[in-house]
Amino acid sequence: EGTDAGGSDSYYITTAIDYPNGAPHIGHALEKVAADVVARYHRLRGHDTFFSMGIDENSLHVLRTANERGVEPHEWINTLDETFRRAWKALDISYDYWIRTTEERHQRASQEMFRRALSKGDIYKDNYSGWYCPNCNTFYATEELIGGRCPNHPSLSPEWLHEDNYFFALSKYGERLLAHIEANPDFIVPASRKAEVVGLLKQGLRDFSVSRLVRPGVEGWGIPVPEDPKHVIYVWFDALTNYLTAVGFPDDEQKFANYWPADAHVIGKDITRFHCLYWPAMLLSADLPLPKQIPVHGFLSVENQKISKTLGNVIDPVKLVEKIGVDAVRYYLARNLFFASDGDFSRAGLARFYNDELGNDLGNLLNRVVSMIKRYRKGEVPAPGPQGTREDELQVMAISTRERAAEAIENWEIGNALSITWNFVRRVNQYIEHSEPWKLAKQPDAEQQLNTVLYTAAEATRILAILLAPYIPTSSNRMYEQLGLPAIQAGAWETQTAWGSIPMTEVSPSALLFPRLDPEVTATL
Ligand code: ME8
Repeated sequence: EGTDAGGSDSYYITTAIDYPNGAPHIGHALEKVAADVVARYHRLRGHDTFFSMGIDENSLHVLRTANERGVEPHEWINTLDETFRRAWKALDISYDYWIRTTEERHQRASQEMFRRALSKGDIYKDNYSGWYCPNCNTFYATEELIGGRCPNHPSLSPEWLHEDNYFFALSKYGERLLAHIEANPDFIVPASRKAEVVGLLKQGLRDFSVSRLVRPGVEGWGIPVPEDPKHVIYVWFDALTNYLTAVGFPDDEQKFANYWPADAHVIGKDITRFHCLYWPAMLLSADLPLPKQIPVHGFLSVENQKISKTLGNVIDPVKLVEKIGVDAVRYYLARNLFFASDGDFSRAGLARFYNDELGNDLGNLLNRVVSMIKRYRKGEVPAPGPQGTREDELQVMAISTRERAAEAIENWEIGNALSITWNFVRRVNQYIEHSEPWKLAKQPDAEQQLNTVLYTAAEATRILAILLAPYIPTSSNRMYEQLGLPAIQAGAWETQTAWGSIPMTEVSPSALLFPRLDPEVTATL
């Protein structure tokens, strides 16, 4: 459990900072939802959680797009900054800190990292030449190109560039990195990604260039190299440093001591080289502790096709939220989130999960519970009568569900955590069916038995609201509200998931949680 980093119960989690090249798509949303589920879980555990996200603005690609559009570059990123923040708000992403890499304090943090590496003797000047793809901000060796084109942008021919620039002595750190990965088996998860990184390490590491000459047309973009402003710091060197800036490096020592090292840097599989090799080496060079873990997720496709602007299959998560609701989108992404494999977004899948699981299983459960209490007990949640084996079993399952879901979340098995929890949703529905409260209500001598069934179903539903809060926070609160309880608070996982820990008095039935999707809406997804 990664709770002993920094401050004794602090939990610091980050996502990749996206390139602001347009609105975020559903693949970006997947990563933010994954991190948000885990951040919310830690808040529910009562941990001092700090969740940071932001945008990676110093890339030349951003500048080029602004120029192509004939907009002033800073205006362009300001607009995109709003677009990103609006999107994450729509998805209920509960970040505590938003970083933009054009901010002054981030400039200071990046320059401090550069200076530290310089003073260690880890940065030196040399001649550099290579194929540079401005879209990737990466130099490629000739053998890395595919048919003379960028491996990631097959429509672009990279430029051959020569320059004197600064290099970082990555090769010096190979052995220490390998030793660290071997001594800390959970440093990179899942195991398949760790194996990939170990493979790279065993091939031997090459030093990488950490500056770019300021070329005509790109003046004023990027963070100047300290004492040598003809160069700017390589965008990945600066972008990675965002994880330090967010927790106060280098000025706010107290905040930094509380949250660093990070507990988790959540990233996608295309950027492991930077996070698992470059970043830890930069930290070692700066004499800073390494992050505890780098959980790497797969890629999301749409209807089994790679997400791509040219294919025109980019799904805007904000539009989806407008059509189907934020929790439905969050649920669908989380339910199908397995870090070790790629995922696929399908409209039919979304509609099916919505109707079958959110609507039929969960929405109906809450609705049944509160309306039966309304009908049979005038809305007063009864004290339970004597418990039988059925109730005992349900109570045991509530606890084991909580424990197994927690373990799965902590292992980044988010889809599994949700399906473990869902088994309990189904089980509570079965409990109601087997107990037949509608029959008990007609038997004058079954008063106590009916009280037991109504109470047990309500209590199980209440506990479920907390267990589901990381994924569908709004709906969890609506469940609590209909059960007559105030909003779910930080720490509730610890203090309110024990059976009978919170007294319920009067239910407050209101709208169905997930009313069946209108076929017209389904058709427009
Ligand atoms: O790489 N499915 O930014 P980015 C899942 N600025 N995840 C996806 C995805 C998909 N289809 N497409 C992208 C960058 N991602 C850098 C990061 S961090 C110091 C700098 C993920 O906008 C991708 O794997 O290209 C990455 O984690 C994130 O979105 C941002 O990608």
